Parts: sequence; C-alpha cells; structure tokens
Amino acid sequence: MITKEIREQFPILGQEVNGKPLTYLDSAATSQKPISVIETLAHYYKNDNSNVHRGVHTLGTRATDGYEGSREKVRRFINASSTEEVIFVRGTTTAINTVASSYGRANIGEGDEIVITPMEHHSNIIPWQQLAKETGATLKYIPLQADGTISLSDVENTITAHTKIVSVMYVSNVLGTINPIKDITEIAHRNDAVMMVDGAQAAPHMKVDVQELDCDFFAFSAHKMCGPTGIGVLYGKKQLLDKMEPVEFGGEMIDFVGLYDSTWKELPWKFEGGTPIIAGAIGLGAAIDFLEQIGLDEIEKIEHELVEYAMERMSTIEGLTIFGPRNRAGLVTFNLDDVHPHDVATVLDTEGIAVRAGHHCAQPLMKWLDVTATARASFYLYNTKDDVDALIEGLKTTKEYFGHVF
Ligand code: 7TS
Repeated sequence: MITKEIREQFPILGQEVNGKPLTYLDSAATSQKPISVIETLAHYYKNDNSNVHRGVHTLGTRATDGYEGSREKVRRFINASSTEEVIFVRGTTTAINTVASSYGRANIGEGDEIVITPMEHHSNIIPWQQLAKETGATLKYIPLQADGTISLSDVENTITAHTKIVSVMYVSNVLGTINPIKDITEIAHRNDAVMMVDGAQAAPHMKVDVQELDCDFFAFSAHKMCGPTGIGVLYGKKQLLDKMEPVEFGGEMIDFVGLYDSTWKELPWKFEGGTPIIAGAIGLGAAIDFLEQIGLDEIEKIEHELVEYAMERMSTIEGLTIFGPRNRAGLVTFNLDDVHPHDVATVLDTEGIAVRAGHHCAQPLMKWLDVTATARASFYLYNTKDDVDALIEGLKTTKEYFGHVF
C-alpha cells in the first residue's frame, strides 16, 4: 500500500481542525484507528456480542472464538511459543503492575536489587518503587550516556548477583532511543535475574520476536498500534507464569471454588479475572491483521524516512533543540527557544497540528535533561512528508508569534 492508500484507511485524518487540515503527530500517545478496526468493533457489537467461556449458545461461541482467535494472532505477532503465554490485560501499565505484584512480591526480598533506567515511562518506574518500598529491595538505575543511550558496560556494572529483576523500555517515548534489549537480557540472565521489557513504543513500530529477545516478560498496549483503548498484552514465559499467583480474583479465573479455598484455571485464564475486554481483544486482532498486511518492516521504513527528514528540516530552525540520539525511532522531542512547550503545542494546534507537550510521563528523564517539559512530534505509518512540512511551517509561525518576547 502506498502512503495515500494507507491514509485513506484512517477516516479521522480527513478532517479539518481549526480550519486547517489535521496534521496528527501524537501517535506515541495514541495511534489513530483504521476503518477495518472500527468496523470490526461495530460488527462485533452488532452481531456477536456475548460473554465468553461460558454459555453453549451460538453468540457465546462466536464471541469466544473471536477472543481466543485474537490471542493466537498476538502469539504469532510476537512469536510467543504458545497462547498460554499471552495474557490480555488493560495495557502496558497493567502488564508491568501485574509482574511487579505477582512475580515481584513472591521473588523479591530485602537485599535484592531491581534494575531499571532513568529514561523509563512512569509506568515502568512506580511499580518497582512501590515493590522496593514494600520488600526492602534496592532500586538501581543503569546510568544514561550523554546522548540518551545505554552502554553495555554500564549494564554490566549495574546488574549484579543480587539483581532479581531488570525492567527496561525497548524504545524511549521521549528520546526515541532503541535500547539493546537482547544484550541486556543476556546480561540479566547471566546474573540469574529475570528480564521485563516495556514494549509500548516498540510493538507498534517494528518486528518483535520474544523468543529471539529471550526476555521473560514483554508488555504492550493495543491503542498505540491501531487498536482500541483498554486492551493490551502481558507476554510471559510459561515456566514463570505457571508459578505466579493471579493478582485479580473472581469469575472467569477459577477452576473450583469452595467456602474457604479455591483453585485457578490454567494459563492464560488464571490472570484474566472477571469478564474480559472482549471487543477490545477482537479489535486488537483486527489491528494486527492491518499492520501485518502492510508489514512491520515497511512501517519501520516509512517512519525511518520521516524521522530522518524531520530531523534534517528541524535542525535548520534556529533556536530549536532536539533531545536524544541521532539514530532513533520515529519521534522527535524538542524545545523552541525559551517558549514553553505548552505554548508551542497551543500555537501548533491553531494550525491544525497535534503534538504532545509536557513531561511525557517521564519526570526523572526531564530532570536528567534539565528541562521541566518538552514538545514531541511522533510519527506513524499514516504520516507523510507533507505532515513534516506542516510542522516546520507551524514552528516558524510559532517563532514569529513569540518573536516579540525575545
Ligand atoms: N511505556 C511507554 C514506553 C509508553 O510510551 C507508555 C505510554 C506507557 C508505557 C504506558 O502505556 P499505557 O497504554 O498503559 O498508558 N506513553 C505515552 C506517551 O508517550 N504519551 O502519552 C502516553
């Protein structure tokens, strides 16, 4: 599919905002949805809506087949070895909290270490902070290099025989850094630690193979990859998940319930207490179909060309600072002179351009960058060079608008 054809699949992109054609550059926050995903959700509610794993009636079977069919699509998408290793959760945040609460509480104690990095999203910091506080474990950070990358010698020096869990983002939502997850996993395993990967900014944009990475846990959210909100995935290796306790108890996740004791269903259902996010999971399956039809390699290529072009054009704007390494995923975080990033985003919005401004749920990273906030333009498969050109014009307008201040 050429970009024009891809764009036509996204009805929302055809509108005007503030009298200008919409330029959507906030896909790292959430992606837009193609018509196939929107129609899959509508079709499900119009035709098949029912609860799963219970009734013998036809609608119940259709809903269950759709829900479990999506699990198989996810398994294939990340190359998990079995659907038992694919747990549907609310999103990346819930996936990480599940591992911290279940695996963490059972396996971490005083004197143990949890290793993360200062570039993590809050959802990959706070669950570990809480776990460290509860258990008396130590939270350690792999330091960042000046360009916002991680060096493997620092990883070697930070992970020790006391480390029990290492949790690192694959791709930074602020710097665009692509972390060497396979190497970090190897170092974690050499020290008998388990490796958790926050894949929220990776799974939508590049081919992920959890067996190749050899990570123990991998988390991602459907809404950042053309799917609906409210659904995401926790991948975990079967031998670890088998030994872990559920974190939510109730319907759907039980085998036998007595007055004083109960037993759980087998994997993956023991982690899916309550009526699951059925339509969401089916919508995620449709999103995977869509992404695979275009091809993850192709998507990576589109984004790479866009980010290279954006970096080149943005570097010609005087007073514009770009944060993060040269080699990066499809996003550019920046500040313009001394204009507050919220003001930059507000002026850009008047031009129909949607960018994110703020701390991007990465306050420790903002401190490391020595800024309070930044603006961020993030690309996805439906963006074009015209979007980058609109951003450049918008930034010039912003400079003119605030020109009198300086
Ligand atoms: N991890 C990373 C790397 C993220 O970028 C995000 C969301 C999350 C975790 C949390 O995902 P959720 O689906 O559970 O909320 N990042 C962003 C962002 O950059 N702007 O808005 C949300």
